[in-house]
Amino acid sequence: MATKRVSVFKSVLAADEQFALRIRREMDERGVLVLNLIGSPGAGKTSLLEGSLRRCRFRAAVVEGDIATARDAERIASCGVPVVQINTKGGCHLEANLVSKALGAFELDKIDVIFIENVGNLVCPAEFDLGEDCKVAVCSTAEGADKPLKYPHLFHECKAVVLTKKDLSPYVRFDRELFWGDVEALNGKAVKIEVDNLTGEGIDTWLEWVEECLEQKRRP
Ligand SMILES: Nc1nc2c(ncn2[C@@H]2O[C@H](COP(=O)(O)OP(=O)(O)OP(=O)(O)O)[C@@H](O)[C@H]2O)c(=O)[nH]1
Ligand SMILES: [Mg+2]
Ligand SMILES: [Zn+2]
Repeated sequence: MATKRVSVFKSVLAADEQFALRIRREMDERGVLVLNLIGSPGAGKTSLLEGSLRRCRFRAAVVEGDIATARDAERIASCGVPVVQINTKGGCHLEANLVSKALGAFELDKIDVIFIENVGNLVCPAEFDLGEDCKVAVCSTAEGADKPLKYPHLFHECKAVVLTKKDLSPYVRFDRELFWGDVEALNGKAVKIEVDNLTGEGIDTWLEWVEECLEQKRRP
């Protein structure tokens, strides 16, 4: 009985890996950059996107992942950008089969960058390949500086770490040196960016990094 359960689990994962491979192949052919934003509930993922979409020079689209509601998609739609909301109905992470369906709603010829906002969760979204070019860790000062070492997997996997709520740093006694030191120890290659989503400080630096990734992807 136990053996049977394991084999079913494996086949479901294998099927999802196929979806991820297909997404990656198609987006590579089209030269569309796909970024998978991962962070705790309330870390500031949607706020980061709102600030980015209002300023960016590339053509963007967004896939929103949430357990319930279309609230984040409504926020993104008000920025005038194509958006699809996925409701996982209890699922604590996005999977490639869900993302694949969502991508079908976009006119991909008119898109340069697709942002996927994963379900608010610092743990398992890091385990799942969505066919993205890279994962981005989004953390806020209000969560505390100890998160990289306590939740190391995402920090190992990501290409960039965006620290939000820079403005709150003094009020929550955020230890900046500790945070970035631990990120460096876990992943010396990760790009480190600090933003204040309320004033927009740091958003240009983040957008420059996204543009660099897009250029790199399209370079012959
Ligand atoms: N002070 C301050 N507040 C921020 C900043 N970024 C986001 N917030 C606030 O933090 C709260 C949560 O922000 P969201 O962008 O909805 O967070 P999220 O990561 O998308 O949350 P989920 O989708 O639920 O996982 C909101 O009240 C934002 O206004 C920031 O840089 N500074
Ligand atoms: Mg959100
Ligand atoms: Zn999960």
